[in-house]
Amino acid sequence: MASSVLPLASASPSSASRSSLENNKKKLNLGSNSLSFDLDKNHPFAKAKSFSRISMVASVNVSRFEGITMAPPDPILGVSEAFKADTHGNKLNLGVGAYRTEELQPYVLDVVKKVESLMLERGDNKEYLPIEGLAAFNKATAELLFGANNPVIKQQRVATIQGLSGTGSLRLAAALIERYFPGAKVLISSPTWGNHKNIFNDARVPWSEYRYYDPKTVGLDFEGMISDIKAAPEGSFVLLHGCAHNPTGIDPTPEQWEKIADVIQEKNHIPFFDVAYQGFASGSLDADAASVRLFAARGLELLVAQSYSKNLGLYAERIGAINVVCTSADAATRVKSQLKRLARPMYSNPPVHGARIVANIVGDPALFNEWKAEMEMMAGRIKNVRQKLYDSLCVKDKSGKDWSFILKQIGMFSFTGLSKVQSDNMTDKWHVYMTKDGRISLAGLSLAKCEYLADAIIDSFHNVR
Ligand code: PLA
Repeated sequence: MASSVLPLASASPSSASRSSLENNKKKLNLGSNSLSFDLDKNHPFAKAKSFSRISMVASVNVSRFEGITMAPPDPILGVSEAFKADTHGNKLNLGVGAYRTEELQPYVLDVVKKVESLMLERGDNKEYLPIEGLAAFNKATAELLFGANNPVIKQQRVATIQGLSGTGSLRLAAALIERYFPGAKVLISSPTWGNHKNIFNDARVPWSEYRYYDPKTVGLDFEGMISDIKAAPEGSFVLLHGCAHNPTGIDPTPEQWEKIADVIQEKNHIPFFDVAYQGFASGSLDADAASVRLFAARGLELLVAQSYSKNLGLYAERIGAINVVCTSADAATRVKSQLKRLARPMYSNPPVHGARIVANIVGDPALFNEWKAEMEMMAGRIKNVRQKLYDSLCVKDKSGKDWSFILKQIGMFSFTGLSKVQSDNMTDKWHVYMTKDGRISLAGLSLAKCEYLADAIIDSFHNVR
């Protein structure tokens, strides 16, 4: 029976289910044979064709999923799939931000291998973690972010829970906003990491953009940013990239961060940091956390999502955290309890392996130093290819174009300024895989490939309009 497959479309609802059906009717038009979704246009089902209950009953060969249309490939992770399918010898994957060695191979940090063998020797068990994650990890991650002696830590004003890497931590924070700040808007930079919009859409949190990138100067549109943050409704959440802004690679200066904090404070906004690259951008954990610490030092309440995908190369372990800094320890305890309540029905409790890796490395001074050295090495390799790419562009491009913006960008990405058609040319003609916004991941580039990439960029820039 169709009704057993689609309980919402039951022809004769029991009185117990009637009231919830009434509620559902607000969202679903159940009055006819066709079940049409009245969801906002950003919802993935919004583009699904309506489908008939009758035809499902009559024709056994028609899939119940007939109404589900093909989703487009992800603009970032989809690039890796296309790359894999290409057989060309010179192909380069500069799409996803994943660190590669000079030989363009994935890299597992030596310190990670070392700590994993210690963990194996110890025979740690695989029991469930508590909902909030591994206590030693939560302590270590908050201390890495704020500094162990930060008053927010000393006064126990931070609610920290382990998340499913940066993405899962952002998603949990979005769920908290949706539940406890209904209608509050999140301001995101234009442009931003593509998944930010998906995260807030899926959590049903309204968002709008603030100006950030100025294509004319290939730099920060600071005036635009400040005036858009000022113009937003009081009490909005302002999403900021802690360091190494993705995709532009352009960060505010320390003086500009102070001014951003001024407006946020004036407008009673809540800063919400995405810290996906701590230590990976500059090579220093402290330098890359300076923006977050500046806001915390002002006594502001703030949210910070963290990720260990890049700085520890733990991409697939899905290890990160969400931290909520509150004005009192009491508020932090309550916020933490609600974060746990949100996590429990979503994924119950987080995975243990990555949390143990982080906790064991940070908790052991020798291993911690090894990690810092490897992080510096990775950040250094990226800086070297950035320089070599710039040098190659200057030598090869005879047009006089100023490529120095590449050297001003920070982190693993370069925002080349190439348009969509030019980016298509990079892929179709040169087999250089990148996102269509003109972003390239320098972490996927080797010194040996810089000249080839420079040829591809120069051709695409000058010959494709
Ligand atoms: N926040 C920002 C700003 C990011 O760039 C990324 C990853 C994340 C959060 C989430 O990473 P995590 O869930 O693995 O911790 N951005 C990548 C990968 C590197 C991706 O899109 O998922 C990127 O290529 O942009």
